[in-house]
Amino acid sequence: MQISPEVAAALEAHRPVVALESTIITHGMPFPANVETALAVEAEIRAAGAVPATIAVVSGKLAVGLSAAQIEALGQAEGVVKCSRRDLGVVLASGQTGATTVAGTMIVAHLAGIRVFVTGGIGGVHRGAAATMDVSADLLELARTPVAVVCAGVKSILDVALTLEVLETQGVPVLGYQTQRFPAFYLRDAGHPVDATYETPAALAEVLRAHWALGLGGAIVANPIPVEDELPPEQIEEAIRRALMEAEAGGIQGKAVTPFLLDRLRTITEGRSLAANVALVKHNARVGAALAVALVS
Ligand code: PSU
Ligand code: MN
Repeated sequence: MQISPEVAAALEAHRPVVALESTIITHGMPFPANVETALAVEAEIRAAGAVPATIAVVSGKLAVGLSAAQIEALGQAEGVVKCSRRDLGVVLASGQTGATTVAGTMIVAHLAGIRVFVTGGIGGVHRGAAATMDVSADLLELARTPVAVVCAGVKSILDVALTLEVLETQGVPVLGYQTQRFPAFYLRDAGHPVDATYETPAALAEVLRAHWALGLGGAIVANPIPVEDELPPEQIEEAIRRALMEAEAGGIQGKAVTPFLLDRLRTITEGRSLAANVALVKHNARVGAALAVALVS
């Protein structure tokens, strides 16, 4: 594992550090919005008094704390492997470069001693999963790895109700930050409650300390998209229906499903989904940094 000097010094001194994933850069957004967003998110985290640590696999090594130049290179690279739990060993041994998903990033963050991780949305249970069994490894990672994931819920390309059922089964607390409702990425309310609501980063930190003192796993901090950035639900639902039909017609399977849907959604909404995505990740960065600060104080 290669930890950047800045991140290593912060961890050593018990200063706040926030992990960031890299699949959102390689498979979640197009260039150059991916690189611009990754750098803007790092700036938000710094402005809030924490150190950002973007995580990836670079030429067969776990990298914690990519440089701006490394983020720019990753954002334009072709054929970067999407690394969830099962891919890490394969990619490390082959010397390839890989982008870590929520699951992959949680594993590496935990190994490095980082407890807070910020992203846009996590993977979940796909619509039609009763037949396809397509359930993201992110949910099982949340069950076992003690890292808090700050996100805006899950995109409704997924089955939100089933995602919440699996999180319950797997013992993952869903903590609402200043909300009583579970958000669905572009929407502030996906029609289901969160487990508990907290108004301050200090209150969230207290729950996480208790959860981790018991040796339990990860947790979700659900932070809804700001009101002014929400998208109209009918518009999004129509775009999702089209994207899902195209995925089925194209026989898209396995780890290709989520990147395919994200890409189609962006095109069908003519970039409106991307603008909302950028806004909510930056918002999550501010909350995640404040949580990381609260956890060290
Ligand atoms: N959802 C998003 N944007 C993303 C992802 C999910 O709105 O970029 C990425 C994350 O890296 C997440 C991964 O961990 O997709 C989930 O992929 P899968 O469904 O194959 O587990
Ligand atoms: Mn899947």
